[in-house]
Amino acid sequence: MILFILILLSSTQLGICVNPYVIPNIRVNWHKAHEFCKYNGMELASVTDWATHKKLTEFVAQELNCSTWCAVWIGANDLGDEGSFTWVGTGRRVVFDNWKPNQPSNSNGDQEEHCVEILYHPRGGFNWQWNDGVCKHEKYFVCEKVYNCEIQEF
Ligand SMILES: [Ca+2]
Repeated sequence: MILFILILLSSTQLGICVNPYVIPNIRVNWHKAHEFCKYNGMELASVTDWATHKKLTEFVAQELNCSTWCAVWIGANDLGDEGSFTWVGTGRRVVFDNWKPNQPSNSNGDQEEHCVEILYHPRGGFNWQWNDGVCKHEKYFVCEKVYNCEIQEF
């Protein structure tokens, strides 16, 4: 326990984010996911480059023990302006992306899609690619601790 606290303190002081991600053990809609992260002092994860994408998806694969199918909400959405995706945690536009072919589609039957998930479904040919999904659908999600990490660098 003492060792754990010492490690936590030293990593805080050095400004290191060894693992900035948390996946709560609940499946909720995108709005609730955003709320949950905020309430706990975090943000729904932003994925702004390939290295971050790789780090995040490796963490998801490990945490959720993904073998056949996994889906997690991340912070990107086009709720404010259809077709223009931004990160809810920073307000910045989505520049780096990893969309599945033919995505974002903004359609799921008669329902619009404005919230971004990362999908792993090898049988369907989806290898951690992005999809815009129906925001009210319930999925696991990734919160990101932003202290000492990305936000402070700006
Ligand atoms: Ca879609």
